[in-house]
Amino acid sequence: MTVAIILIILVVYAMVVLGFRIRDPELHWNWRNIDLNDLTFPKNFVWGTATASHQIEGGCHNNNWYEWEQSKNENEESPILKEAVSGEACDHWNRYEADIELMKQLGVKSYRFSVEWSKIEPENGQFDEAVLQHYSEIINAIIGAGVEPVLTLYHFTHPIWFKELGGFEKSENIAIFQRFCERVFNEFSGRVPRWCTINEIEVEATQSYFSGTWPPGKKDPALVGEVIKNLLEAHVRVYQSLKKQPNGDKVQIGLVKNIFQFDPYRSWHLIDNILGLVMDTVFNSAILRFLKTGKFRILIPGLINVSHSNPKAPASNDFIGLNYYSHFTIKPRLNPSELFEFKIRSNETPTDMEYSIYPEGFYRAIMRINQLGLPIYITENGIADKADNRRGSFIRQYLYALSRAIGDGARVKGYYYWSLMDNFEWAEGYEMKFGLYEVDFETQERKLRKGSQVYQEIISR
Ligand code: GCO
Repeated sequence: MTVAIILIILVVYAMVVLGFRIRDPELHWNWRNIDLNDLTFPKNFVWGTATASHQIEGGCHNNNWYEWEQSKNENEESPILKEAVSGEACDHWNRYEADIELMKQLGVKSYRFSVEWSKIEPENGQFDEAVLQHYSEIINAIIGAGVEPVLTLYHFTHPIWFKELGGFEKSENIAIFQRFCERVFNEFSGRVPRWCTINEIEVEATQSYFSGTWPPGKKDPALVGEVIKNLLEAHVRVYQSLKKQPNGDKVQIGLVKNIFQFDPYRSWHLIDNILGLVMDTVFNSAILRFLKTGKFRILIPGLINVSHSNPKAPASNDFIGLNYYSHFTIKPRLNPSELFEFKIRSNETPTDMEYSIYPEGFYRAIMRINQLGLPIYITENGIADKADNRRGSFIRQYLYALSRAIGDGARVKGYYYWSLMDNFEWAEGYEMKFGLYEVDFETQERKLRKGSQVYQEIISR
């Protein structure tokens, strides 16, 4: 009897620990043997930079994030670090011309930005022509500077009225989102060659419904599953509908997927491995499977039980956007309200966010997403580094990993550094400095960081 039990435990152990390793093994290179100047990028490779409306524009007073920034919990605390509010942010709404000039100085040829749904459709079904006109002018200015505009339709924020209808918790609201997307597409599809539908479904669903650190601040795993499902379905419907609009066949449309790996803090530890596997299923593998096969299923007994299928999903991306920053190393916690934690290993270099510098993970993520068989754009990659003492080497190492993945067959067409300038970093407020340009939020002055010159040099080469 005891022998049988021990055997079963060993088999489970081997299945979990080995299964994990075989699927997406954790990788570490010996950087001493690597020549960081050994970079090869294809001809016509697109170099760019990225931002999002709520983080830079200022004056977003009508969306779920605005409301969240004003809110307080039961202890009268703001959900945002140092009680920050997005407020005027980088005032990009008024300073876009000067900001486009900054892109020219960098040498980037493409710019990924998002439009603010709550400004364009301030009330359900009512579109603001002046706002659309303003975006039209921004797009013209981008093109006028010799830069290609790439437009994201949905980057975490939606109008308060949409939230009050239940947001993406309810599948019947997808049609409302689709109407907004069609409207924007029909305004700009003649001038914008590449479109991102939705940014990081998995990040929004887990932050908003699992950790509860983003609006609406719920902690309900069942809703995580539901919202992922609805956002995936929204992507497919929007893609299918936009492809049928004028210019639909001329432009490229795709989803933006974030990959964070959830590696076991201790590679040999059974619980660390199981936690990593569960997190990876929700965050990565269930979504990638849907994009590849049209079948979506997450079953975590007692927590999430959701399934969905849409046979159109595998043919609903002209490209896939990949956002990559790092991996999380996960371990259990002996605390009933928080069952696990992410802990940076002592031999890794931290960024200012709660994760490390991990270029090998960038290589892994690219090779993994390459299995979708689609052209890939790196729609975001960057580092929060206030001291600016890691940015330069971050850029060199991550671009080395990118170049190596391309050498090994990944179909990567372009790279967008996150972000053009410091901006409102969601629950971290203004504390995280992701910008190639440093922003003084008192004077709105922008200054190129020293570390960013590495990106400038590599582009010019
Ligand atoms: C995200 C978003 C960006 C972030 C960036 C840095 O990944 O959360 O796409 O809006 O600002 O990733 O964290």
